[in-house]
Order: sequence, then structure tokens, then C-alpha cells
Amino acid sequence: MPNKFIVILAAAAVLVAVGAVYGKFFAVERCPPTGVIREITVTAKKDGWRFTPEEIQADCGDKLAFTVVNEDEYDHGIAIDAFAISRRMPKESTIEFEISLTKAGEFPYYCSVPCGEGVVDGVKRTHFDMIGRIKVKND
Ligand SMILES: [Cu+2]
Repeated sequence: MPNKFIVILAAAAVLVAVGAVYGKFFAVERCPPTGVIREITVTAKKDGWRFTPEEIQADCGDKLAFTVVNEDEYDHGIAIDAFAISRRMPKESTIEFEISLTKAGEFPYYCSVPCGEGVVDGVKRTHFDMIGRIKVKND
């Protein structure tokens, strides 16, 4: 029968090891504010079923000040799940919001309002093609 103290020590060591592995491979990297504010304009061009740009790069800790333009005669939406954003974009309107990038990684933004489909330059595009990503690096 092993000493109770040794069993507790072994259990604690396992917990610390699991925590270290989790922190290295799975945990979200958090970071403090950098004080940088990046002005980002995202446009849903008329009958394009595409957000422009489809990639935004920033540093962890930055703030993004979004201006999102809907040029269409029908509604779109923009959702960024990682930062709890979900906004409707009424037809021919511009909306604004800010997010603080408190974590590093790649986070998608996408159209959250079913908006149909069409053919753009001979290629079929749909609501589901309205997707982009925010690449947040932490160095
Ligand atoms: Cu849309």
C-alpha cells in the first residue's frame, strides 16, 4: 500500500502535466491590448456574393474598427462568432462596429442572412461563399 502522500503528489504531477500539454496545444492564446486601432472596410459588392476583402490581418491586442458596406438591394449580415458579433446589414446600408482582438488565431466572418445566389463572371456564387477570415498573430 503506497503512502497516501505519494499518491497525492503523483496525482498533482499528472494534473500539472495535463495542464501544460493543454496550454501548449489547445488553449486560446490571450493577449493584452496594443493600443492599435485598425480601420477595416468590408464591402459586399453589388450582386457579388463575396466579402471584399476576404482576409484581414492584425496583431493580437489590436482593435478593429469595422465599416461594413452592403451595396446590394437586399439584406446581408455579418457574423464573427469568435467575438460575439452578429449584425444585420440592411440593403444599401453601412454599419459600423468594433472588436478587440483578445486572442490569436484564425477567425471566420460570414454572411448571417440567407441572401440567395447568382452567376458572377460565369461562376455560380451563393450566400455560402460570403466568408472571410481574420488572421490574428501573436509574436
Ligand atoms: Cu449575404
